[in-house]
Amino acid sequence: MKTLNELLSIVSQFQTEGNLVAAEPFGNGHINDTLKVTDADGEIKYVLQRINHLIFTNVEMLQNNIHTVTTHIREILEAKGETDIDRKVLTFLPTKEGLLYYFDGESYWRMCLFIPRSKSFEEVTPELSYEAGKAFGEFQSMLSDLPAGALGETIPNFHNMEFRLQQFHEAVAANAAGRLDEVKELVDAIESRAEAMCIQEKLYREGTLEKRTNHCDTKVNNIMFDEDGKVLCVIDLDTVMPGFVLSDIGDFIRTGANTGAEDDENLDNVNVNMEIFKAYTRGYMETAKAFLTPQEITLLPYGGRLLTYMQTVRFLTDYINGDTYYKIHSPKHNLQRTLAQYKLLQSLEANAPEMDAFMSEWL
Ligand code: GN1
Ligand code: MG
Repeated sequence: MKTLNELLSIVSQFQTEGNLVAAEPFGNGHINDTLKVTDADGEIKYVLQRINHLIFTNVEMLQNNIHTVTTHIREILEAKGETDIDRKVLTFLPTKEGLLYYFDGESYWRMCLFIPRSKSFEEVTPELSYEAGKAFGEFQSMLSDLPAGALGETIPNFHNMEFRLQQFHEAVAANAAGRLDEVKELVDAIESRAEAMCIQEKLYREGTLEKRTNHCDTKVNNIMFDEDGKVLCVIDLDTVMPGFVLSDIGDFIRTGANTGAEDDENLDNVNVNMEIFKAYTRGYMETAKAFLTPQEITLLPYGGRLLTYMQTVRFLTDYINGDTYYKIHSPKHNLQRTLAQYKLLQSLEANAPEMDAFMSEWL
C-alpha cells in the first residue's frame, strides 16, 4: 500500500475542499481498496478508492456508468423537491483536470463525498431487511427509464449463469491448481443443477424476459441509513448495469437471509432465515411491483437460489483456478466459502415451496 504522503498527493488531484490530513483503510470489500479521508479535526470528509482494474478493466466505462446513474438519480430527487440531496445520492468529485478518475501511472483512483451522520449495518434484522427491499426496489425503479445503451456492462456477463458455468467448465478442464480431486462432489452438485439454473438466459433468448438495470451487489452494507434509521441511499455502484432482474433480490437473500456467514466454517450455522426473506420481499414488492411482470414476480424466490448457486460456482471456480479472483484470508478460504454457499443453497431448496407460496399474495 501507499505511504500517507503518496495518498495525500493522490487526494490533491481531485477538486476537494478543506485541509485533508489522513487517508486510512475503510470497510471490507473483496475487490477495491477503500480509504476514508479525514481533515485536521478528525472528521471524515471523503472516500478514496483504488479501482481494481484487473476486474474492472474498462475504468472509463465504469466511471461513466456511475456518473450516469448518480446524475439521473439526482435529477429525479430534485424534481421531487427532495432536500439534503448530497446525502441521498453519492457525489463523485472530478479531478482538477475535470476527469471522473485519476490514473497515477499504475492505479486508477476515484473520490466521493463521505455522507455525514450516516451509518451502515453488517447484520440484518427483519426491519432492516424490509427497508433494504424498499431501497433496492426504489433504486431499480428510478433507473428503469434509463434508455437502453445508457449503461455498459462493466463486467460483461457479470450475473449471466450460462457464462459463469462456462468459466467453471474451463477451470475444471484446466485444473490449474491441481485441486480437482478434492472437490469432485461439489463439481457433481453443480453439474446436476446447471440446466435448471439457466432459466433467465433461456427466457431472454425466447424473448419473454427483458433486461433491466440492476445494482448487482445488494448487500445490506451497501445501504446508508441516517441517524434515525431511515434509508439515505444505495452505495457501491460499480456493478450497476443491465442484466436479469433476479440479481437484486437474489443477492440480498444470499447475503442477508443467511443465518451464518458467507464463509462460515460451521455449516450448521448456515440456513435461510425466512423472516428476512419475507420482509425483504414485502419491501421490494412495494417499490418494484409497478415495473415487474407476473413472470418475474413468480421467479423472485428462485432468484435467491440462483444467486446462491452462482456464488457457489464462482467461489469454486476461483478455488480450482488457484485463487486468482477473490482476496483470500486463509489457504482454503475459497473452498470454505463454496461449502457455506452450497449449504445455503440446500436450505433454500428445502424452503422453496414455502417461499414460492409466499408470492401468491402478489399474483
Ligand atoms: C464481491 O467486493 P464485494 O464484496 O462488494 C463480488 C460480488 C460477490 C461478492 C461475494 C465485482 O463483492 O459479485 O458476490 O464479492 N464483486 C465482484 O462476497 O466480483
Ligand atoms: Mg461490491
